[in-house]
Amino acid sequence: MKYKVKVNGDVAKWLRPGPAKPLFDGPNPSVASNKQKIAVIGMGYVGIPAAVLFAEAGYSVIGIQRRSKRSGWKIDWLNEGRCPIGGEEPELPGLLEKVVKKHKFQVTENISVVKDVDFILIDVQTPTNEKHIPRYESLKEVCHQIGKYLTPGKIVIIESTVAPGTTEHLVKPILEEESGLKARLPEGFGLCFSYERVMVGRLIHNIREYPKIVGGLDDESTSRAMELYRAIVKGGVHGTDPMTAEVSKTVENAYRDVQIAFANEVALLCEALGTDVYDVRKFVNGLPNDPSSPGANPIRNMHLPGAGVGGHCLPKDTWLLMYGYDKYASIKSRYPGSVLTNARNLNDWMPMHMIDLLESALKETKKEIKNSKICVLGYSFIENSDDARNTPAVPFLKELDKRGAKYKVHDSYIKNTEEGYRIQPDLDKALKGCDALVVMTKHDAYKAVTIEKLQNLLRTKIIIDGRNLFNPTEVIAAGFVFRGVGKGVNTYHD
Ligand code: SAJ
Repeated sequence: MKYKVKVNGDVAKWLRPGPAKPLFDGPNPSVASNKQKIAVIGMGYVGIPAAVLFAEAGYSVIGIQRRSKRSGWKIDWLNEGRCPIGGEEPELPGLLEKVVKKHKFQVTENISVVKDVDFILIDVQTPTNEKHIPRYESLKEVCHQIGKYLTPGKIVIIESTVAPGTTEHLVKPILEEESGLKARLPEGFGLCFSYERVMVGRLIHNIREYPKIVGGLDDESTSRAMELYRAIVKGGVHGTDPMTAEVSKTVENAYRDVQIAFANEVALLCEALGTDVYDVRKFVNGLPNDPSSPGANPIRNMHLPGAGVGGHCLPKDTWLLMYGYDKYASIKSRYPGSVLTNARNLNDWMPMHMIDLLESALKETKKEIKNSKICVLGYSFIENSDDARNTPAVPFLKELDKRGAKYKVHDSYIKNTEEGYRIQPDLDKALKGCDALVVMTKHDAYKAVTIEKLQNLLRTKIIIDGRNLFNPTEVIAAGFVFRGVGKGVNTYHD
């Protein structure tokens, strides 16, 4: 498949899928004509920053959000210019307020507004179920709804992460059936997959600075969508086909997940061998770049082991990749195993390792998990955020329940949990009278927790460190029983 791409109006060249280079460098607001309108469906961690940046670039942007019990409140907040995303999100609250005041961005639950826009961005959740099968209810529902309003020339862009093959084999048929049009410009509508690369705590930064990959079903869809993103993306915009873009996204996260699993397995080995994974990591990552390519990526970049891997992305993107492979691959490899799914299973297991560390520490004080009172520091899946999607804290707490422990959970950013776990907002009250402190998330606020405070408040001096928050030598010298992911305790006992 080849792409014909216009550069400043002239037909420049034919492009083949594969390593494409940025056709345009740097955002170019001048392409944003005030006439063009954009609808962004799904006011979440992806949809809100994208909508705000396009509004700031001069587009008229309409956000669409279901008035659901869980998220309906965001509609009113956003229309008042208030940011519903908690935690530290540089720039976003200020930019949002500005574009709402300038009437460049508003939010509605009425999806029929898409009939008046040029681009429709789909940013709904695409989770997987307990059998790792994609749950595309929201995606399908939105496609059936917007399909009715599609007219020739409109472009639909899926930004939510989907299994390879989904754009062509699931979304396209629904939109064509509902609209009666073909997914092909100019006579029909355009359809692209262009994945998000956001990360909580740096939503605006990642959209602006990270290269944007656009996979269109036809060349005009690709080039018009690339032109759209040029208005807000500094990191370069690359054109390709939907399958390559879908595989790239899921592989990008599977790569990170495998790196983390590697670090977690090394951590388990270090514990068993009585050494410290962070010293090992320092030496391994300390390998200098090869003098012949000082600028190249570091030869080694061992990731951080920890209490588990959460979030909306890493816990499911490997399964989306494997689902696409199972469903749409025309050939299958004969190799029976999978590094990717083994890595996924190990990362999913780490909260159980935290349970094992807790059990062994309690045993050292002649206690057991049953009827012990545990203080859990951190509920969100990542530090300094209120995002608790697929947090490793949940399987950990479920196991504590199963084993008859009592617990108090503290988190600096979360007041209520969807899973019904109570958050004790007062750290001292959370610590008071507990038999062990378990660190699940490394919020900055916890760096100020002193040994003295723990000695005064904990009933039993036990620390289980899942995020390398404490210095084992110091806490053990202060009489604490200590266990940590990747910390071979033998090294700390004189
Ligand atoms: N984690 C570790 N060790 C590490 C890094 C992370 O245990 O070395 C854990 C974190 O504690 C967290 C989980 O993994 O529980 C995920 O952390 P993350 O830093 O990957 O955060 P996400 O999931 O919000 O962001 C990832 C990013 N993907 C990559 O870096 C390849 C981000 O760029 C993506 O945009 C995002 O997924 C997404 O939306 O797909």
